[in-house]
Amino acid sequence: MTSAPGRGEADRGRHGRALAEPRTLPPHQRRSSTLRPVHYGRVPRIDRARWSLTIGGAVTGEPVRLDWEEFSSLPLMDVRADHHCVAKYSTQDLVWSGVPAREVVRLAPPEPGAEHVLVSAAYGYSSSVRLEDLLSPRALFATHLDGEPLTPEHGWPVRLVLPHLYGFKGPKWVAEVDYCHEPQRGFWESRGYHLVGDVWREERYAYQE
Ligand SMILES: Nc1nc2c(c(=O)[nH]1)N[C@H]1C(S)=C(S)[C@@H](COP(=O)(O)O)O[C@H]1N2
Ligand SMILES: [Mo]
Repeated sequence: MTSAPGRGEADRGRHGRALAEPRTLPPHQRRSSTLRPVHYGRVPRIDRARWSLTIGGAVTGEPVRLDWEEFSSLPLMDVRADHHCVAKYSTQDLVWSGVPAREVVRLAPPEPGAEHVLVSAAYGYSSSVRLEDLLSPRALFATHLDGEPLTPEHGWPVRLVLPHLYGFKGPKWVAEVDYCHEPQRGFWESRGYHLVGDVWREERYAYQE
């Protein structure tokens, strides 16, 4: 994003030049130095030997279920990204590692015309994302944060990370990806939050759709 919305006085040097740090935040976000765990309900206890990721719904062919061994044999990548919660705080410079979301889609592609995805997690949490957002080159199913395995409260064993969308789009303890022809509202989308959730366009609430 080049339009630098939200860049304020604090981000400029005395002569008005933009400083390298701190960097621009999306509109109306404030910095939070640490990533504090935020979620609805309790932290699930997951047995990784029983964990799996299912890709289903409007798939071409059969649904695919990846167990931990199959999932962790997929290609890996690192993404340096900022986290933006819709509750208006951002934490910068996190390094996520895991499987590119595009690899997961490639293993079980959607039917033509299925442009939406419902991503579901333990305990009934879900989020609605567009297929094009899941196909972002920076989207990943993360297993590590800053070089360490995810802690249970940050989503161990696997969470979805979509850096250009608000944090609620990325379920922790992710379990299932379902393609759909029409958008299905997930947990926050059915409680007044935006179907797309682009941080730079400040798509926070459903009434903006
Ligand atoms: N399963 C699940 N995933 C979730 C949530 C949740 O309540 N349950 N909250 C989301 C929200 S609103 C945010 S901002 C991030 C917070 O990530 P963190 O706990 O690692 O800071 O997780 C997202 N993923
Ligand atoms: Mo959030």
